Amino acid sequence: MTDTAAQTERTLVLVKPDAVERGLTGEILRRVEAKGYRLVAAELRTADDALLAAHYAEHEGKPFYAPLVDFMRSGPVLAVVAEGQRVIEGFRALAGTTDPTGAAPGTIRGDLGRDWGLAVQQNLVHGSDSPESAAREIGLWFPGL
Ligand code: RTP
Ligand code: MG
Repeated sequence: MTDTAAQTERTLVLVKPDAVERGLTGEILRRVEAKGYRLVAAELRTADDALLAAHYAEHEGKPFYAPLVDFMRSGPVLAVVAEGQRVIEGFRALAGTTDPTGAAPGTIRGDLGRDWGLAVQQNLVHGSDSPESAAREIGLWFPGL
């Protein structure tokens, strides 16, 4: 295996209900593809409690957990698997920091995210945060992949 191949990764991107509702799906995918990442799978679906509980298991017990799950099942999300060199870190850089108000201009959250005055950040996208998270999350959302 070459060094280049060793850094080819897959990540799970979720275009969250706020972004789907606002018609930002195309703009977000455009940014992912323009960066050079390849779309491997995509599905529009409304997540159920079991899927969201598994996806957000690390946050169970935190004050924002219940409202976060309520928000995430409030409408369809576009689940996407993207592939490319260091795509896990790269997509999180494209997304920007969690709070859209502080996210840098040029990022998805910085350019497009709004502060709704809510405890839970409706911040348009999710991206896996490590290779282990990516493998786990892709397995949850795309079990056949
Ligand atoms: P994500 O998992 O969605 O890519 O975002 P992230 O890593 O930047 O943020 P994380 O800490 O994993 O939190 C997951 C999602 O929970 C909501 N959140 N709200 N204090 C709050 O109100 C708060 N903290 C987190 C956001 O939707 C965040 O993306
Ligand atoms: Mg996270």
